[in-house]
Amino acid sequence: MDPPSSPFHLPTSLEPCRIDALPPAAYYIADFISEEEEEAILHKVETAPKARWRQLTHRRLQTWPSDLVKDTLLDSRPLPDWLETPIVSRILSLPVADGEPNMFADSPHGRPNHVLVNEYPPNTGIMPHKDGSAYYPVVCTVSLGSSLCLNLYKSKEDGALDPEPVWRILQEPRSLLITTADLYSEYLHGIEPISADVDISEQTIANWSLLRSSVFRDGLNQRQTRTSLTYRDVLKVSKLGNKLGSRFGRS
Ligand SMILES: O=C(O)CCC(=O)C(=O)O
Repeated sequence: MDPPSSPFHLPTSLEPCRIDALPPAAYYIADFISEEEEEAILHKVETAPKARWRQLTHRRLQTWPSDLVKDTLLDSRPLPDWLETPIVSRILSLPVADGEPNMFADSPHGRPNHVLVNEYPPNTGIMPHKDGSAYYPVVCTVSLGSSLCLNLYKSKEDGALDPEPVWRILQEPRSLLITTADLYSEYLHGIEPISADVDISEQTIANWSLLRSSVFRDGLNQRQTRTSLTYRDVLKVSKLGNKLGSRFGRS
């Protein structure tokens, strides 16, 4: 929890941050972390041991505390401090609505236990996909460094992907996006590998009224490198991981 003297003012619940234009349910908080916190996390990402990075064809990523094997988290160590504080405590401090518990109250571990760090230089994206059955269906994404659009897609009647996104969500640096329920299970999400997001307007961006910035009013977002932290609760955690952890002196 943030101390009462924290200059940081989060909403008292997620309800005012609901993206009304989307099916249930998605929430967007533009100012979820401060510029200093963003800088400190980016420093940790950049100075992580080289072995932490997995290089894909166009993108590189880190997984904390480890990869999944057959949808199971093998390493049950807690998240490192820099991924835990302040982000997890803030997520858990946010009730879905006044008087209700937080998003993870009913998840198996009551909190996110896994983080993917994805780095997207300009012209880099991620193919439309669903996150599948390994996770509790709540995804919390913190964006760092630059803005970009996350596209939401629907499958056509014949099961093929409709290549035209049904919605676009603009994610600014330091923002938190939460997607859950139908948005988790029924829709695909992806990021186009382009250098600039175009045609950005009130008509085309689902979370327009919740954005911090007005610098997109010319309809263009020139991308810089954007790093994302994706927090989820992996349903299955290996008991073997626990045993190995204590045997080798891990916390
Ligand atoms: O980086 C993002 O915002 C999306 C990441 C994503 O879709 C995933 O890790 O499954």
